[in-house]
Amino acid sequence: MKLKAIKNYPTNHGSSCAKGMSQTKTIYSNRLLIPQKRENISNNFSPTNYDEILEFIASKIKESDQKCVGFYLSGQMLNEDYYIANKLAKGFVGTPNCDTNSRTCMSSAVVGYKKSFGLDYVPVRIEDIEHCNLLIVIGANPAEAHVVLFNKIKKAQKRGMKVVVIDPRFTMSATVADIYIPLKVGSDIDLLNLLAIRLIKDNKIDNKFIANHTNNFESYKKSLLKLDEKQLLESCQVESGLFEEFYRLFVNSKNIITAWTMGINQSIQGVDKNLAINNLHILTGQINKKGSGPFSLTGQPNAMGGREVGGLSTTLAVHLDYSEENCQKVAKFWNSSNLPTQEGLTAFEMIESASRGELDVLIVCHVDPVYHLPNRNFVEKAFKNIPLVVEITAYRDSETSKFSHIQIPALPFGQKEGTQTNMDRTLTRVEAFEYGGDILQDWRIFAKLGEKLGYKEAFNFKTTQEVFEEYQEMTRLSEKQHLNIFEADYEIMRNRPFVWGENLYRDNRFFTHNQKANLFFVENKNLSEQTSKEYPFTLITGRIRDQWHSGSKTAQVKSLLKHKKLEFIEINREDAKELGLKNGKKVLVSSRRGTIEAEVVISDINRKTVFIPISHRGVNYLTDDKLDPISKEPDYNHGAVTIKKK
Ligand SMILES: Nc1nc2c(c(=O)[nH]1)N[C@H]1C(S)=C(S)[C@@H](COP(=O)(O)OP(=O)(O)OC[C@H]3O[C@@H](n4cnc5c(=O)[nH]c(N)nc54)[C@H](O)[C@@H]3O)O[C@H]1N2
Ligand SMILES: Nc1nc2c(c(=O)[nH]1)N[C@H]1C(S)=C(S)[C@@H](COP(=O)(O)OP(=O)(O)OC[C@H]3O[C@@H](n4cnc5c(=O)[nH]c(N)nc54)[C@H](O)[C@@H]3O)O[C@H]1N2
Ligand SMILES: [Mo]
Repeated sequence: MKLKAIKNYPTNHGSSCAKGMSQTKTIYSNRLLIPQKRENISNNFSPTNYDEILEFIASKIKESDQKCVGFYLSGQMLNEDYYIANKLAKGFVGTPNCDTNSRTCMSSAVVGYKKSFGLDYVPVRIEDIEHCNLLIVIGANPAEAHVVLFNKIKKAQKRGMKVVVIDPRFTMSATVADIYIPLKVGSDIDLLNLLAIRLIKDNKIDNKFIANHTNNFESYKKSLLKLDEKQLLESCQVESGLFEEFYRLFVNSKNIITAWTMGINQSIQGVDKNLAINNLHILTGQINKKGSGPFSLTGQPNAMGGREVGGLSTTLAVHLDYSEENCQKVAKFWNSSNLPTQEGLTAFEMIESASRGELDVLIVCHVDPVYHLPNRNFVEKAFKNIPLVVEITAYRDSETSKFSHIQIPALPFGQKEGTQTNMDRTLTRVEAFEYGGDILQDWRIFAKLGEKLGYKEAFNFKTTQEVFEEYQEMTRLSEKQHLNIFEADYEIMRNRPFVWGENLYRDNRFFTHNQKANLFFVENKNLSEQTSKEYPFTLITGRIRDQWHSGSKTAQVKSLLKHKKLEFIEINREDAKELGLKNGKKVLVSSRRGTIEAEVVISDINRKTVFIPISHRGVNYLTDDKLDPISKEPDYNHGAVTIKKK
């Protein structure tokens, strides 16, 4: 089959990355085509069917205390799949322990936005790049992770937009930067605080905006100005001349966007790092005007939709947090009396509870937690403790499959339909362009399970559109009806996407208690695992352009394997020389938690810093399971490792 681009489609103008282009040219030999089960994970799977297996799972759920049932969802599920899974888990099974891999991805940004502005709302649109004068890319590598957006960035540079890239690694994105700042891993708060101090001292802040639209300025300023500028600069290991160049560019730019992703969010101080970015935009009034604002770039295709539906365990549904009033509203809407009343366990906490033997059933959908959670040896042990692990997946060979008792096939992208929300609040239709046979779409699997549990009426949907329309109705429950997805039209979205929440912060009125933005003083507390004589390198992990995470699809495509190897370790040339390492050499990389093998790639990454891509399925044997105390997002990027020749 041949895919034809819709050139005038508003979000991507018909362009795609290589991963997308390869979609229809490949036959994936690892598709899961029939439900299968086994009693013990040391046995082989034997075939079963949807009815029998869902009946069995329902019986196990009924036998369990509801809190001992966990749902592990994904920012790659479509809105309709997500909505039904969340409705089943929180609304009818009655467990609050329903979280998603977005916990490992966007949760620090969610908390940051809520604390600063009162709402999980991205106040920037992609098209703002066209009106921006300075784009600060911090802890993100859009050249590999947001390829279509990166092309827009390059286009905007041609019209004069400047780009500053702040990253301990000289990335593909850094190659186009006007200023590249190779700060020390984990020291972003120091750099951002230094910038804030200078802006305040030189009175380059927006005093009117601060007076009218912000809280806490005086106390924030008092704490901030106690910090020592020289120490901050030393801490982030940035030369003062380079900082001054950045500072001059910042104060001379009319419209500024800061874009960030995992180099900021995935941290034991992920929330604080987000607040440090938001602070700068509040101080300078660089928000709510064309071409400016703090722009958290979303990772997965529908991580935003998952946040809206309410898939995170810290949310109940449709942007509603747990409160007595909200629980009542939702119980009434779903006509259910089973709702939990308090936030549930987050992703890694669920696994911790499993390690204590407190989880009976875990349903994993469109996600591979054994691969993607930190400290994998611990995670594997915990999985072995769960009596029933159910995997709903389109491909057979995930890392989690080594620990699952049941695998249920779902229709993959291309064979299913629904809607998803991109990074700037734009909902688009996803179409089926291939026939998927008897395999069910994710939402149908959850709905059938709902039926088997005795909730036929609540899950009696005939079409994906019906599911979307119930979800739409529910968005009317959102605070001030700000989540205006109820205004979208499923049919119209076939040709024209729908954007929710346009100009929500009209006249700089935010969603906090007094409609003012909150400044928070934050400080780099150096809480990550520190390097030592035994483990002298700091490990960064991240993406490569042509692979998607564990590569269940992309690692099957020959043409996508040409760009970069799947299992490499990037190391600075001086460090490589000291260790006697050459390009292509196999090494053993160890942390306090585990060891993996990788192939050396010599680069200009900062000294004593190494990078392993997450296309290496074993990467999380190394990573640390420290979590941000509020967002519970893992500190993936700052563990200490050592390297030995093989
Ligand atoms: N090709 C491809 N694209 C993808 C994905 C994929 O698997 N493949 N996944 C999608 C998903 S789910 C996500 S979340 C996004 C992620 O998108 P990105 O976050 O842009 O991708 P990463 O490669 O994780 O890049 C994080 C960057 O942060 C840097 N970094 C690490 N530690 C620090 C630090 O302490 N400070 C600073 N300033 N920088 C640091 C790293 O060197 C790296 O360049 O990508 C999405 N796009
Ligand atoms: N060290 C380290 N670890 C990380 C990260 C990092 O930067 N560093 N990043 C974190 C982040 S941001 C993310 S988002 C996660 C990503 O981690 P995961 O989401 O776990 O990775 P994927 O490989 O995308 O797994 C998706 C699974 O869904 C299955 N699947 C595909 N299509 C369908 C479908 O239509 N339906 C169903 N039911 N299943 C389907 C695939 O077979 C695959 O097993 O990793 C996290 N872990
Ligand atoms: Mo992600």
